[in-house]
Amino acid sequence: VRIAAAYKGINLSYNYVNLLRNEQASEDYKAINTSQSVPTLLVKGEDGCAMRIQQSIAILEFLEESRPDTHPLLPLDPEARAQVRELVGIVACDIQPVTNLKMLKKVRFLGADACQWQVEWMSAGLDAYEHLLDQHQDREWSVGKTITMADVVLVPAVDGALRFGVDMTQYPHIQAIYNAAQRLPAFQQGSWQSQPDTPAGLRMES
Ligand SMILES: N[C@@H](CCC(=O)N[C@@H](CS)C(=O)NCC(=O)O)C(=O)O
Repeated sequence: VRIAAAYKGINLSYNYVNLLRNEQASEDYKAINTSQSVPTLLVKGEDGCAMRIQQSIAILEFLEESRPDTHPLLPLDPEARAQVRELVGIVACDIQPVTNLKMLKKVRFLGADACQWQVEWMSAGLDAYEHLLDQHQDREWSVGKTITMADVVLVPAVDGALRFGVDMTQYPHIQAIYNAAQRLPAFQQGSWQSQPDTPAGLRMES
């Protein structure tokens, strides 16, 4: 969401929710996000809070549909749009839910090797993504020659994979996209390493 907003030039202001302190499960936060997860987008009207969106892909689509002309994240062609959504689905539906914090806590609770769990599910998703990239013709990013929602969700998924030690050399197409994204301001600004609440030792040097 941060990357998409930066790419589209949308200014967001942030309230931080510390997941390691379980703040997502607090009564206050539950009142604005019934899934007890981040992110939540609050869109303020003139008289305060007008609407709330609590699922990241719904937020991305809202940003896109509210500003379709500024750096569009979905192509116009139906086939290319489907390709973007297919890739987004791999990250948002196949990788993220099984590797998020609450899943990790449960896996640890059950005594399984949490790191191996993460590597296995992240690798399975990235493998599927890489194979689709291999089939897409004439592209520079995940689909076509411009950045789409697929790239926007891919990069944080790779950040997660790197954190858990997934061997990214298995995925040359993904790695090329990831490396190209690192050079762009929207991805730098949206990176977890650039956030004001990133602990000092982990923050990106600017
Ligand atoms: N389907 C939700 C998933 C959100 C989600 O799992 N977010 C993670 C952080 S990336 C979270 O809040 N985890 C808290 C937890 O697992 O307790 C979405 O896409 O917004």
